[in-house]
Amino acid sequence: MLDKKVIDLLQKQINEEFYSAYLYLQFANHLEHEGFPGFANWYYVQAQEENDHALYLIKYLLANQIMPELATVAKPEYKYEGIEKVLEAALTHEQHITSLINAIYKAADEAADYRTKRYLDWFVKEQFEEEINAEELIDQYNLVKKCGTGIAHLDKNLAKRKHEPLSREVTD
Ligand code: OFO
Repeated sequence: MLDKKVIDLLQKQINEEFYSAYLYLQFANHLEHEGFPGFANWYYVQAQEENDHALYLIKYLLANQIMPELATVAKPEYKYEGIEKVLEAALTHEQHITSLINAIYKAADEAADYRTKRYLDWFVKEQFEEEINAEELIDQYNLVKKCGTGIAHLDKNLAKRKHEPLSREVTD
């Protein structure tokens, strides 16, 4: 049986991941609406990844005989103020999610819940990658923004991103 505090944090994290999907969907909708389909695609794919993360948490709880709780997902209150702000907001959001994953990891450590720690290792690595991706996107944007056709070119490149479903087992 998993530790109660760890279970509660995992339950909350399901909602955080679904909220992340909603937030990225909101970014994507704004970007599509503003005429940047490539940037929008990047965040539509990101939203799908966040749904995968939520499902991965759900499967972990179920594998441990715990009923996942599906709470209301908050409305993302995001006011569009241009691409640059979206990119920065995405990085800030990922840093926030990293802090939540770290908090679950800490709770699992304190409860000597080695199973959950091992399971969470994937999330720790994933958050590292997601922060790097968000930072790199900011760097790329800053590089091209002074050049007239640069943004259009970057938009075209981002349109190539495809969703790769998470095929990992919770016991991996
Ligand atoms: Fe779920 O990784 Fe981003 O937030």
